[in-house]
Parts: sequence; structure tokens; C-alpha cells
Amino acid sequence: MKKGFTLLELLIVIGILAILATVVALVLNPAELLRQARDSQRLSDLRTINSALGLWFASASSTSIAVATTTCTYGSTQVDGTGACQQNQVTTVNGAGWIYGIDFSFVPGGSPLARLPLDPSNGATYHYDFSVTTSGTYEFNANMESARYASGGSADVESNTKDGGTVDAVYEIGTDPALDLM
Ligand SMILES: [Ca+2]
Ligand SMILES: [Ca+2]
Ligand SMILES: [Ca+2]
Repeated sequence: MKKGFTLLELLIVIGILAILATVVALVLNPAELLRQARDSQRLSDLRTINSALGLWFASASSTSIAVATTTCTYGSTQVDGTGACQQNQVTTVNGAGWIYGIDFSFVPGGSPLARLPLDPSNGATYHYDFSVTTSGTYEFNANMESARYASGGSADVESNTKDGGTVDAVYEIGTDPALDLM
């Protein structure tokens, strides 16, 4: 009667497990999955604030529109009343946050957002941008980082042929006719 495993059998099992672990890591690519998760969050956030701002413009009276007019290039956004272009930090929805000048409490029934979302990474490379004109057209930008969602990826959302924007390397959404504010 054979009892337990021989050393050879154990080595074979260990070898198979090692190969399986390598294959799983290559196929699933945990780092890429994390990048995709952050990109999914970016898409969700931009669609949410795009809808919220559309609602704000649909319901705000002319006296409540006091939008900022400074246009910041991608890489910075207006976050205060000084006209300076800075990185997003302030998330209040009362017009002092990074969607500067838009007081979401004017929306009947209250602000559709409790806080303004920030990019999951929110640094120099990955952050949300906002630009608006006095006529009320606007544009939001976010930078995708995964191989899947970035320009040229299998689910490319960034290329201008996909989002109708002006910068292939970022995802653009908004009501500005040509999305050419940034
Ligand atoms: Ca990108
Ligand atoms: Ca684009
Ligand atoms: Ca643009």
C-alpha cells in the first residue's frame, strides 16, 4: 500500500502550481486591473458631474450664474477666486470647489452631489479639469491610464474620434460644441 506523496510527486505539483500562478498573473495583470478600476471611476465621476452640471444649467436662474471665465490648460484648473490655475483640492459644492463658480444648491431639491469628486490619483498627471464659458458651455477632462481605456486601447475612450474632443491623450466630455476649451 502506497502512503503519502513521493518527493518527485511533490515537486511536480509545486511546479504545476508555480506555472499556474505565473499564467494567472500574466493573464489577469493585477497592476493593469487596478489602472482599469481607476479609469472606470474616472468615467463614472465625469459622467456624474457632467449630468449634475447639465441639471444646474437647466435649472439655474440667470442671476445665479456667476461662472469663472479663466481657461486653464490641461494640467491645472481654476479652484479659487483669484483667477489662478491650480490643482483640484476643494470639493465643496457651493461654488468655491474646483468646479468654481457653480453653486449646486441652486438646483431645485438640492445639490445632486454631496461633494465634488476628485481623481482617484489626483496628482500632476491624473486629475479632473473643468473649463466653462460665460455663455454656459463647458468641458471636463480626465486622463486615462490603463491600456484598455487609454488612446489606442481596446476600449479607447480618449481618442478624439471617440470623444469628439481636441486632445487624443485625455477623455473629454461636456456641452462645449467642439470641446475645445482645453
Ligand atoms: Ca491618457
Ligand atoms: Ca480626447
Ligand atoms: Ca478639449
